[in-house]
Amino acid sequence: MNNLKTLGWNSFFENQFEEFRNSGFIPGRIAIENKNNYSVLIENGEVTAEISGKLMFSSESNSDLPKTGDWVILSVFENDNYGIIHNVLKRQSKVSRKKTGKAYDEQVLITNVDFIFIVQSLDNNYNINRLERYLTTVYQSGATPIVILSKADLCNDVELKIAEIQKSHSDVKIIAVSSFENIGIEEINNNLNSGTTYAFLGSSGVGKSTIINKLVGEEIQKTTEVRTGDNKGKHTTTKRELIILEDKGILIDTPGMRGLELWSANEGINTNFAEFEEFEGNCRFADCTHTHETGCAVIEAVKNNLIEQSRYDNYLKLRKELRYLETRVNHKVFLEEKKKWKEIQKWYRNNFKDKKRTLKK
Ligand SMILES: Nc1nc2c(ncn2[C@@H]2O[C@H](COP(=O)(O)OP(=O)(O)OP(=O)(O)O)[C@@H](O)[C@H]2O)c(=O)[nH]1
Ligand SMILES: [Mg+2]
Ligand SMILES: [Zn+2]
Repeated sequence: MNNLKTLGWNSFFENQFEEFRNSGFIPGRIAIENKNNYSVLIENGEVTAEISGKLMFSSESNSDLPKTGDWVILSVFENDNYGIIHNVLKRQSKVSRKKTGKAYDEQVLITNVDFIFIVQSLDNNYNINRLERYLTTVYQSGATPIVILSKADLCNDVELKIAEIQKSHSDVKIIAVSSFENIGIEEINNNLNSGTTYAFLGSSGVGKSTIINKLVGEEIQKTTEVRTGDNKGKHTTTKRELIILEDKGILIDTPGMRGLELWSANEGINTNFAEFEEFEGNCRFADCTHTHETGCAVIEAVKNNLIEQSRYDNYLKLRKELRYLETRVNHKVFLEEKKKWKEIQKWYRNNFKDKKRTLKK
């Protein structure tokens, strides 16, 4: 049975819970975000819960509402397996992305994750640029990335790929895995610790759920073969879901993403291009963007082959994407501002009209 520690509870959450203690509230962790409610793990059990009206109305945006991985404050009706969520505790980390479609809101995917396994399969999913994007997102989240190159049985130059990643990310752990041939599973296992949260991210069909089944030792997650022809996955996993292993921590399986777009990844960009750091300080302008400025030490370093051209090109690409995103967000803020002003003007007009009427009388 779950105790709070095996669910990931620690002093960071304990401290926040102090003010709710002795009021009949208990903590719980969101295991699944269902369509109309949440599956919440509590000490020695699980309840279905809904959010309170107050939490709903006091939330300024969707990202304030509970997400898979969140610790929440609940009141639970005894013998009823049913609860009300009153609060979401501050997050230790969060993985977010830009919402797809026309809204440029932040979409929080999972929270309170310690390690993220970024999975790329060695059939034809492996792509260093995509990996860079995932790394940026993971650094931004506050979690630590570990790269898994899956389906190693389908590839003859695994070492080459590991070397390619290691060249610019010497500090990131990379594990070659074949679930079919039982390669690398033990190494993943050795990295797992009780009470620690691990999420699996990566395209559909790369074998995330298959690895989880291997780690659990049971076929608990559904898996489906990829499409023949282009090896694209079929989006088998549809929910982000917590899987509790008493002695090996908490695993989060996620659906393959259709394209991980960046959300305000400024911080992430800096960590991702760590080798720029030693040059950045020498740029003439403190706010140098390393794109066109005279006296830019980064551009100079690229010219002198001290920074690889391809890394620099990747930096420019990420920056451009980020800039684009920022202008869209600004535009949205602008539209909201405009709407607010319209309402104020309307209110003013109405009030003014009323005043005129009273004056005439
Ligand atoms: N050759 C090979 N195939 C594998 C391996 N691991 C998984 N597969 C196959 O890849 C296919 C997709 O695996 P899943 O585990 O469903 O992939 P997923 O990443 O969970 O996909 P989504 O849930 O759609 O995001 C299945 O047919 C697996 O049998 C492996 O190590 N080697
Ligand atoms: Mg899956
Ligand atoms: Zn510069």
